[in-house]
Amino acid sequence: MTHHPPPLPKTTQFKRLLLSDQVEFFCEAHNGLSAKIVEEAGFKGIWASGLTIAAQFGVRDNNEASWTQILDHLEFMSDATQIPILLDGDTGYGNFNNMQRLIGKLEQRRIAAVCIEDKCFPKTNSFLKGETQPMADIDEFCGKLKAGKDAQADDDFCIVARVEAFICGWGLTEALRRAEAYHQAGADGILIHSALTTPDEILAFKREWGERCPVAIVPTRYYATPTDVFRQHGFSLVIWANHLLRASVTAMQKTAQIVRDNEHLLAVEDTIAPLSEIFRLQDAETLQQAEQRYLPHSSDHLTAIVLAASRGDELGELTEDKPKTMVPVQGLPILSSIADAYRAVGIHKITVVRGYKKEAVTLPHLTYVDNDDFAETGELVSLLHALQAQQGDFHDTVISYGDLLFNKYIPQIMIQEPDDWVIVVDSCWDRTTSYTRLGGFAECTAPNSREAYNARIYLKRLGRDVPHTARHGIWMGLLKVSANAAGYLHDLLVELLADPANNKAGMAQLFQTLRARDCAIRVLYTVGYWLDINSLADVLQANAFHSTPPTLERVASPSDPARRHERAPLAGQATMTEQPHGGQNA
Ligand code: SPV
Ligand code: MG
Repeated sequence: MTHHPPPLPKTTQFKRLLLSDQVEFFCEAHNGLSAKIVEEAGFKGIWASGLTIAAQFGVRDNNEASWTQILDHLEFMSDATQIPILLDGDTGYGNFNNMQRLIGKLEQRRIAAVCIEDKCFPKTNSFLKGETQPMADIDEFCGKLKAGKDAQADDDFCIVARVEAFICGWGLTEALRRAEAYHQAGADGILIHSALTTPDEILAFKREWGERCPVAIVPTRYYATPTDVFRQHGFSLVIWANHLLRASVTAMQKTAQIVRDNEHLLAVEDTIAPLSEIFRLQDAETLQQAEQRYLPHSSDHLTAIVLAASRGDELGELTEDKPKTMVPVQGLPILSSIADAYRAVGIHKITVVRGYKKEAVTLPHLTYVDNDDFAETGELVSLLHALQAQQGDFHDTVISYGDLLFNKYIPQIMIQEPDDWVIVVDSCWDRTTSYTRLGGFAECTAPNSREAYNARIYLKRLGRDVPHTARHGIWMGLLKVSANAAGYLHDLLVELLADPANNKAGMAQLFQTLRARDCAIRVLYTVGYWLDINSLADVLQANAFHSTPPTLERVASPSDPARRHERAPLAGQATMTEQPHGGQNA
């Protein structure tokens, strides 16, 4: 593992760059994003330009934005980067007193250095009628520099004094006189500015100035000068002062016009940064990792598996071109309602095992796993496919069938129990008229009763051969497996399915095996809140599922199909076709 030493304080980084014996390059940035782009480009420092920060606010470079607004803005730039920021501090936003307060606030925000210019507040940009601009009184400006140096708490914090003599129409003598005074007042460096398109002024200054202290330049106007000239003259800092803002203005103007003219995005999509690049620059990934660490794992650590590989022949032509899970009930495919119930309790990773007419199972935001051998295999093979797709990254998982409708209450009560294995048993099994397919009769350690309210009840056995007197209910077709047990389940299925005789095995066989191995299967009792779809009649009946709240009249009418799995047990409906759920793909 490579070990990165902590970065030097930004002030120290800046001071070293200023004093280094080679020329260093700073690039302008005007917000957190551009600051980060400067850093990623490999620059060792950032020029927080007064012009471009004002421009990105949409105001003039005339101190129209307040100094505290600049400060807040700088905080984003500083937080986004590790390299030092040299603030273009205009004239210091006031007198020596304002300067002192500014230095304190900059240090708090880890700004490495500030440059102040010898003009008057409110200043005007150097390229706007420079020769008409008044300069600051030398002594007043020196007092400001001294006050700033006295205010800094960090010895490495630097103050650069910017000489505007050339800009304001004065000559070399005045420039040198001022630079010397500022140097004597404690400035750590001089920025000599020029509005000429040739470097004559700044080169003349540097020849006379020599090495008295480091000198910075801003070649915005004399941009054609070869950089080697600056190098040979021994400048310390070259500042590319406004180029990212100008580049982005051109790009934004072009893009805005194209989108406006085309009323379409196709012409720009490939010419602009993809969203993924924006997320990368924002470091969205670190937050995602932090969420894993700090957020309650309620939803992220829950998954569901829907076994939906079989056709559902019993629905006849309804399943000619799609499997049962896609048959509409109340206007929605069954699978859609299942997914909604899971999502309602925070389960968003839902894996669906497809088989028959898999191309018809394409609902969005679901993960699909295919059991192409669905005709020759059973539920356990499908389940193993789904578990294998988790690639060892197991979570608490609710497993259910693709033709089973249930209220969100059902997965809710299952996931809140910490047990490794949890099933829901409907204790009112004998009130229903026809089960062509049953989850299986359950014999439990205790029947559903008022006393059972607080008790922990477990499964003793499950299957169609549980004698009538021992039946405490029917298994509804849902199983919750804890993250811990999911790996065990995977291995168990691999073991069971190694025997080809088990190829068509269903969930009932899984429960038998778990019981045989002394796995405790927690039972939660419920009455109703679910419905499985096993016939055309079920489809019709299901259209009343959940629809109307029961009225006295409806509850009193046991023939009402909508009552099929509702809470009040209905008399006289004990005829059952005892077929277990197991042995076929749901
Ligand atoms: C700035 O970038 O704001 C500067 C440099 O001060 S200049 O615009 O050239 O004055
Ligand atoms: Mg400026």
